Amino acid sequence: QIIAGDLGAQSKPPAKPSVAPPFGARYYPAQLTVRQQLEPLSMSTAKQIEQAYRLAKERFAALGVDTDNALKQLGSIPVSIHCWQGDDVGGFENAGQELGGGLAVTGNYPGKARTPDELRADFEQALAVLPGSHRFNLHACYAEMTGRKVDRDELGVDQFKNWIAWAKAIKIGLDFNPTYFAHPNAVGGVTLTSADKATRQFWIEHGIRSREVGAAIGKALGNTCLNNFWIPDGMKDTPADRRGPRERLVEALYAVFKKKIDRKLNVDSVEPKLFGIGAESYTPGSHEFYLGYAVSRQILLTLDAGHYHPTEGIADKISAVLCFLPEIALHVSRGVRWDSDHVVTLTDELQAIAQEIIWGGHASRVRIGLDYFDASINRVAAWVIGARNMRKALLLALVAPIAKLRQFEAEGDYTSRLALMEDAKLLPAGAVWDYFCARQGVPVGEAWLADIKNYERTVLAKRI
Ligand code: RNT
Ligand code: ZN
Repeated sequence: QIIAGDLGAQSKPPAKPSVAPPFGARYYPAQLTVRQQLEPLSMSTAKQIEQAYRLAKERFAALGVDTDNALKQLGSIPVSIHCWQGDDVGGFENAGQELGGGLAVTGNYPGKARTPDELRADFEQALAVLPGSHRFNLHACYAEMTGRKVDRDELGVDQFKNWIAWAKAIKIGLDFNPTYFAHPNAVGGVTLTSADKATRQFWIEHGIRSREVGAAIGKALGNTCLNNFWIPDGMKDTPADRRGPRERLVEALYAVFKKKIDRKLNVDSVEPKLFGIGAESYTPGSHEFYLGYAVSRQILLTLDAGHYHPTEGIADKISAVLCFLPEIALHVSRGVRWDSDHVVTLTDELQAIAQEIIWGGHASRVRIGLDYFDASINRVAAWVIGARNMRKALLLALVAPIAKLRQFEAEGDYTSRLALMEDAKLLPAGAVWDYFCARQGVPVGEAWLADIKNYERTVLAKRI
């Protein structure tokens, strides 16, 4: 007998717990009506899902894997979803400034969010079909001006109070990023490394303000805000001076991070990059630069999957840098030929990242975030596809027979290690995923798309 509220829970979300759920925990906000519109699972489908799960569970158990336990962990790992997929990194300053900074969004699919309210509504729609716990990752250019226009060097918590109230209402955590692009003072892609003192000072001030906003967010929501610093600075052609910009960057960062902020409220991270469009030859904030900086200051390092040589993955870097840093952040992305920020798919690279997080026992030290932007498909679907893939990859890592693989490795039996690794790829993880989605009260399989299409018809298509 299937109990309502257990399997088949799509039409009946579990009641909101009376105690505040742990940070990043799933929520069921009253204003979220989409969930109620979902077709409930039919009895026979629910039964099939349960039966398939039972068989899968036995198959995994034979290899020493406890799938119930895996699902418990899977639901609790927070994934921070980037605001900027929702509106092509547009933001709401209305400065009429082109994106710049080497960032490029292609496509003009209709229905892009034009206001903070629209972006929030779109994200809630995405959340409604996503299993597991999530955060929302804001950029400073998503500030909401109330009356007077405030420039980046004057931003404060006021411009983010609506975001905070919303996050509080729907019980999610917020992360933050200072915005060092799409601004008249960032033309030519030079900000914190600028030789011009006034320009440098402006951007230092922006960094300081962003950390203050981060701390205010952390305080208001009662959980730590990740503040990620990425700057676009670089040179198109071979520079004559590689040293100057780097030394200025060290100094500028020192000024930005000078003020101690309670790490419970806000943690800072720096994001290296190899090159960008228009900055092909030199990036002062390279991997070595920020690795050294992060280690020397014991702040976080953000590893972006698209920021290295095309054949270089970030998975192998996780256990290496965690030898020297308390925590790191990830920008899970997908580069196609270059740092193109395609929607995250379930690639070998993504699976390798998830394996390193899970198999290395690093889940509590890696802040998983997504970073991509595709304007050629439904943007809400893009959010959902990438976020579901991230969690699918975590599931695959969680149900892998890692104890057995490790045992083979310890015994020097690399033949068996390889053989099992390969055969494990076709174990019935799909049945475990379906069961997980059903238990979480979200659509099973590809059924989520009908909801998003419905949202497109009823909401997005009207945005003209
Ligand atoms: C750019 C970096 C950076 C941005 C966002 C919008 O190459 O990846 O993280 O994508 O800040
Ligand atoms: Zn990034």
